[in-house]
Amino acid sequence: LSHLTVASNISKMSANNVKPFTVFVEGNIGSGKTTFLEHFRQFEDITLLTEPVEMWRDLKGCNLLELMYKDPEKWAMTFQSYVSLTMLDMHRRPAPTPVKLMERSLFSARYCFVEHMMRNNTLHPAQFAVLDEWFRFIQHNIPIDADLIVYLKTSPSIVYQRIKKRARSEEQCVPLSYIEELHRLHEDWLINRIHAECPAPVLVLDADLDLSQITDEYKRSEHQILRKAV
Ligand code: DGT
Repeated sequence: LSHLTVASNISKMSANNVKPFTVFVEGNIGSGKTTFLEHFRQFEDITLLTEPVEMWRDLKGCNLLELMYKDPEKWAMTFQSYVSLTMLDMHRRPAPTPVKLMERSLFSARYCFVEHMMRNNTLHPAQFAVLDEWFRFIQHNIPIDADLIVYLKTSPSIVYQRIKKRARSEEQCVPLSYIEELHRLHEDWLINRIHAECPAPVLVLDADLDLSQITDEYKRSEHQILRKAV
C-alpha cells in the first residue's frame, strides 16, 4: 500500500510541475473581461486571476488610477510603472491547476495603454523609453507563459455606454475618443499584428452582445480553454 501512496504522490507532484495552459483575456475598457472570468468560476481546476485594479486604487492609501486620470502628465509614468509590477506578479504567480486564466497582461499594458500615452505625448519620450526598456528586459529575461489570447472584441460606442452606466468614479471624464483610440490599438496589436510578436494565438469573441446572449458566445471558447483541464 505504501508504495502505491508514494507513486500517487509522485504523479501528483509531476502533475503540479506541468505548466498550466495560460490564457490572457484582453479587450477594451468595459468589454466584459471580469464577466468572462466569472463565467469560468463554475469549472474546477482553473486559476482565475482578475486584474489588480483594486491595488491601483489603493497603494498605501493612494489612488494611483485616480491620480493618473486627474493629471495624466504628472502621474502616467508612476501609474504604468506600478501596473507593470502588478502584472508581472500575476504572470509569475504559480497556478496549482492545469489552466490559468488572467485578466490582461504586460502586453496590453505596453501595446495599448503605454502606446497611447506615448502617441498623445502624455508620456515624455524619456519616460516612454524607460518603460519600454523595462518591458524588453522582462520579455527577454523572465519567462512569461502564454498559450491563448481571448480577445473580447467590441464597438467603442457600446463599451462607452457601459462605462457610463457602471460609473466607476475615476472613469467619469473618459471621452469616447479615448475608447476609440484604445479600440484601434487592440485591433492593431491582436488583429493587424503591427508589433513584431503576439505572444499566443488569438480567439476573437463578439463581446458587443448583451448579458442575456453573451453566455453562448463565452461557451464558444470553453473547448479551447478547458481542453487541457479535461
Ligand atoms: P472589464 O471587465 O472588461 O470591464 O474591464 P475593466 O474596464 O474593469 O478593466 P480594464 O483593464 O479595461 O481597465 C482598467 C482601468 O485602468 C481603466 O480605467 C483603464 C485604466 N488603465 C490605464 N492604463 C492601464 C494599463 O496599462 N493597463 C490596464 N489594464 N488598465 C489601464
